Amino acid sequence: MQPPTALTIAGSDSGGGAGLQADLKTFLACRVHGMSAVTAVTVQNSLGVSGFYELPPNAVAEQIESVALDIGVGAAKTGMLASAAIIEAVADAVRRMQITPFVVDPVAASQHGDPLLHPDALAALKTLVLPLATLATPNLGEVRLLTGIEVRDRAGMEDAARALLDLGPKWVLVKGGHLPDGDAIDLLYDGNDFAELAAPRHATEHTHGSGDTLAAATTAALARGYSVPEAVALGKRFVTGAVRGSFPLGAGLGPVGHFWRIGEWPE
Ligand code: PXL
Repeated sequence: MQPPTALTIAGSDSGGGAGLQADLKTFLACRVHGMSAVTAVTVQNSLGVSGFYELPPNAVAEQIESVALDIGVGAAKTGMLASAAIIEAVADAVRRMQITPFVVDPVAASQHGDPLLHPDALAALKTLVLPLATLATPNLGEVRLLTGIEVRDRAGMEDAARALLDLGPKWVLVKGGHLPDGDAIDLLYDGNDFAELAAPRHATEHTHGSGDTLAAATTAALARGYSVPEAVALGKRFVTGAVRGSFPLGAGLGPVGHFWRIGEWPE
């Protein structure tokens, strides 16, 4: 019996809380076989990102093609794409390999605000990658970068969702977690209906990797054959558990807990 397969096209977080490490841990916890196409290697701990090294764009494309041609990709997601040249290579490979469903998490910065995307790569993200997306999952900072809209409330989230859909993804999930108060509300939009996903806010600063984890769990559910609304609901449920299971690590921001749903070991 072969499990479903999912591919993350993302950067490495040496601290293990975010990036492709968060994605692969999430895929495991969601019982799909995780694969990775590495875009960049960050030098990072709980205090922040001190630098990153990009892979050559063709090395990123070759990883995607290699797994797509042999193993098959049930669903894929993007995380840190770093540069315009890598974005061009990823868009080309995803299109040629006909990878779908394709979740685009338009990562621009770390939780600490350290940049993970060259500013001149934003145009390529908008014009080359977002049009290929089954689902885009921006947070409010990424919404501002992509649309220029400064979201302050629910009405602003709806305006942003409409503007994002114009960039080409079939669905958008605007993540409202960074709004000041109330529940952590995300808005899912397909051009017709808005669906609200709410979870009670959990008071912790240890949320490193939460966005990656939501997108990865959603991707895992898509690989399992769920529809986009079902997959997003399952993804939200997974990340809510992971935020509740987060823990301090190092002297800075700790990660969400990816093993919250996995049993004790040894049993
Ligand atoms: O959480 C966004 C993210 C994605 N990818 C990498 C990261 C981070 C945040 O730090 O380091 C590699």
